Amino acid sequence: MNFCADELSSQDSDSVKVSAIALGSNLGDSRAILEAAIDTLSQTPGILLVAKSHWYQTKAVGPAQPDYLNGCVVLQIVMLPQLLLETLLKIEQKFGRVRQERWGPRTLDLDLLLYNDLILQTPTLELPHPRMRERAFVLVPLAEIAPDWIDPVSRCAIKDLVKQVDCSDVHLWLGN
Ligand code: PH2
Ligand code: MG
Ligand code: MG
Repeated sequence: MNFCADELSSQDSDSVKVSAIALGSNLGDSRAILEAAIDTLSQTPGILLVAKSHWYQTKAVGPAQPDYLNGCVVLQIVMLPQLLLETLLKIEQKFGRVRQERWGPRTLDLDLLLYNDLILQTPTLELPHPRMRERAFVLVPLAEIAPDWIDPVSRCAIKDLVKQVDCSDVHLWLGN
């Protein structure tokens, strides 16, 4: 069924990394787009889907716009972070993402949150995601599937980071 599983199990364990991705959408058929994005991710060679959160309906942070559906996935990957980022950007484009105003509405947003315990700062990629720690719409779904993952910058577990943010605008989506 999933050729990625065989592909990953044949790799030596040092080359297999774990990564957390945040997904969001507030334009179009968000649920269908988000599920299709996860299907595309899990069919990508070098990527194995390990865990998927429920979907959450969240108030938009930033300019006034419709509510988002947000969720997170954990992946096992045999892929360098920069290539994973490019893969995410390609999937965003496949689902009609048009980059307009910063923090504006979008059909699909895929954000690379964590890659093992790597701390990285390049012009195109910062790891962990620099705003992850303050975003309830990221921390609530991430805490559901990776509560004990330690953020290498704050050295706090995700389950503790989520206690430090206001989660009142993040609700389990009833369509789950
Ligand atoms: N993404 C943004 C800006 N604001 N607000 C919510 N609730 N969810 C998001 O995914 C989101 C946002 C920019 O990436
Ligand atoms: Mg984002
Ligand atoms: Mg993004």
